[in-house]
Amino acid sequence: MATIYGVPFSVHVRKPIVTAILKDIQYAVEPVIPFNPPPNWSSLSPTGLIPAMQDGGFTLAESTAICFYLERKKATPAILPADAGDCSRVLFFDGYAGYVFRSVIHGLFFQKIISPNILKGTTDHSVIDSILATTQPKAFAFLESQVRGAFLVGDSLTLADIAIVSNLINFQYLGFTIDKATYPKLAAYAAGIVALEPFQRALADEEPFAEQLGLSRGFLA
Ligand SMILES: N[C@@H](CCC(=O)N[C@@H](CS)C(=O)NCC(=O)O)C(=O)O
Repeated sequence: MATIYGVPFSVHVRKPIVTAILKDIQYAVEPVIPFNPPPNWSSLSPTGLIPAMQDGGFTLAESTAICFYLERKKATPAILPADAGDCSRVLFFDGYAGYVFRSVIHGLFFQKIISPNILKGTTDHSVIDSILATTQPKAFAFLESQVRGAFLVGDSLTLADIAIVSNLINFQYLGFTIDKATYPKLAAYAAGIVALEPFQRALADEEPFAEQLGLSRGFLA
């Protein structure tokens, strides 16, 4: 059984969780809050970030590396296509998801949830307003231009969808909506991915954490 360390509502922890569910790989989540980690944390996660994973005597950090490990552990259903172009596009979107996290989701989540609820600090509304006026529309407009159907690459769920939609879930957890008038394809695509069983199961397991933090789950209805 693989142990995934981190909180399941994290954009990056959700990636290996959804991958494990998709592939029917047994896993357990060991909650780790990066701001208050256990004593051995740096040996599991050299950056201090979540997620990390342990499988038998093997340990690994970085969400993409962990998803790749799970892919090699159980090949089907594949989250990385065999075709060179498709596989490269999936890795591109996984990288772009990192950009969306750093430039949009991290700041919003920190200001609305982490600072007031976990660090007992304040919310800087000017940071939120700036993100919503600049980087968020830029990133969402790009994603809108990339959506061609149910999946970003090919005709089945890949790491591209898992990584991008994990960001879009946390955007909506914060009470924001993917505006259907401005981003009609992205809104429909995200709703379609969230409705898939691996996401539904992962999100059901997140419910106690989401409730505790006062996250908005209305978009799941
Ligand atoms: N490149 C890393 C990014 C991981 C990451 O940024 N995790 C966030 C949570 S989603 C974190 O640990 N944040 C705590 C911090 O910024 O100190 C990965 O893909 O695993």
